[in-house]
Amino acid sequence: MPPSSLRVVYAFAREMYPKTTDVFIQYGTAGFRTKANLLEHVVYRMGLLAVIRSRVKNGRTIGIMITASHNLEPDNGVKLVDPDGEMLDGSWEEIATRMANVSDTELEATTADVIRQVGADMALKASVYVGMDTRYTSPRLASAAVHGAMALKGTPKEFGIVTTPMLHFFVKCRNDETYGTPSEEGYYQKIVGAFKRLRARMPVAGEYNNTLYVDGANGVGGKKLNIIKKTLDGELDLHMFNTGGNGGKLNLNCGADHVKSTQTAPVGVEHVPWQRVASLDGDGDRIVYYYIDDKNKLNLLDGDRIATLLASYVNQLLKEIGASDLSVALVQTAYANGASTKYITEQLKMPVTCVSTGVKHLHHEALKYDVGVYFEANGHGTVVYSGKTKEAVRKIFEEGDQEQRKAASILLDIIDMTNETVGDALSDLFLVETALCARGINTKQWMQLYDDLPCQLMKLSVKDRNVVTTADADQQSTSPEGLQSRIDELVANIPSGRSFVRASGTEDVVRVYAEADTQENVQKLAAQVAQAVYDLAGGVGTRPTLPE
Ligand code: 16G
Ligand code: MG
Repeated sequence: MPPSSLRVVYAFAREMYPKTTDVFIQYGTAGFRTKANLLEHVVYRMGLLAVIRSRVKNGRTIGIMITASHNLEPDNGVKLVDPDGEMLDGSWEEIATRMANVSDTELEATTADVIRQVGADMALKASVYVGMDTRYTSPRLASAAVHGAMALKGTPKEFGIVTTPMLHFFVKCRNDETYGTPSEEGYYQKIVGAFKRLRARMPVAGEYNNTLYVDGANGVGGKKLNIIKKTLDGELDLHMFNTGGNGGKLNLNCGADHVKSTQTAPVGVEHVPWQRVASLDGDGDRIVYYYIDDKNKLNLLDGDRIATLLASYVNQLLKEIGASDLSVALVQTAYANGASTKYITEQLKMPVTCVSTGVKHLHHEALKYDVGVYFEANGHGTVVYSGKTKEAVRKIFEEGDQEQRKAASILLDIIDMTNETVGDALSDLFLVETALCARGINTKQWMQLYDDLPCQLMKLSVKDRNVVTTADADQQSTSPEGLQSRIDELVANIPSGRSFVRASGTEDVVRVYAEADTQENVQKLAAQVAQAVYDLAGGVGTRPTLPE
């Protein structure tokens, strides 16, 4: 493409998406996220970048998702999806940040420069898939993405309101037709179809019952589950709450993030003691379970619990098919409760690794194994199966003895039910329901598999959060000087103590995590570590105080 045709890049910017703010914006772990009214020019520019990326990838499809996940309604965001349905390659985050922050008059030259830098052949075709969540600001932003794609002569395709994991799925299917059909219908056919097939031959047994309450966070996940509910035929008795009607506000006092971080029940759900509830986040890529017991206490089954349940079930099936050379590994972050890690190593006897926070780190690590189960404690995660594993299971399904074939057919449906591209609340929900049903256990029995250590998360403001750096998957502080040795001293005084500190990638704060043998000790440890951060990293506002 001759440079003159980049004129239109500037024309669109000036006429429709002028940059009206000088606030610097950075592509973080979840893309760009801020107040929706500051985003139009950013999303337009991501449309440009998606076309460049598609051409660098030989015309394979790139995704753009408009969402701010679990943030409240006034926020919005944008992230790019790579051809295999994965998060945008880390090395492009800097390019995205550069494109987003240059002035309108520099945009044409910067675009040309980026095209040169990445070696994009602008004569190639380019394909961009665009999806959005339910926010009222999303349609305008989706249009900005489409115009960005058109400005560089790419071919955009809009999917309207879809969950984030659906868009990842569509992108993957478009680039690899063996994975499925790139449409909402194709998604339901593959994922829900596998669940229904499996349920038809798996009797509801033991303590498991098929009634499930769902908190939809008033977002897109609940809406889509309502569509799915209509096609279920008694396989699962879904009771939907917070699906966006009745004036319920997106993510406001409801949804997976609310339940996980406040450990309190969402508004809008009619609770029945012991009833299993699944809580989704605003864009449908996170899920946690919980129940309220007869003492009105909320019992949380978070990402760690989901990971251990799924890993042990898949491992059991691999044993049943006799694939002893295939193994299941778990991937966690430092936020995983220490009790879950201990349960995985000592009881399940499975390998477990710890990686830095952020989905892309977990995903890439999980891909190294025959079966990789990754989850963040906050409920984002999935299972990935290697090509070798899929082939082996298929072969046993065709050639094994009767028992082996039976287990292999279950495993094939489980693989189909999994959205392997990214954590997916809907796919995870069906996987959890399958594992619980197969085991014949209720939520209380699931909870009894191990006891969580008391833990606490705190956040505090410092002058510049970038002075806090970490190594070893967030577990060691490398700066400010003296912080790690102070944490070591504090932890040594507390039984089962563990604590680490990291700068948030999504908020201007430093996060402190602590766990210990008792509630009292964990509060003390978290406050002491927070004080150390305040003193050594330039705390702002009041110094954290120790509990009475
Ligand atoms: C983002 C990440 C999530 C991580 C969270 C941590 C993706 C898609 N999302 O939401 O995995 O848990 O950031 O937030 O990577 P923090 O940096 O503010 O603690
Ligand atoms: Mg989300």
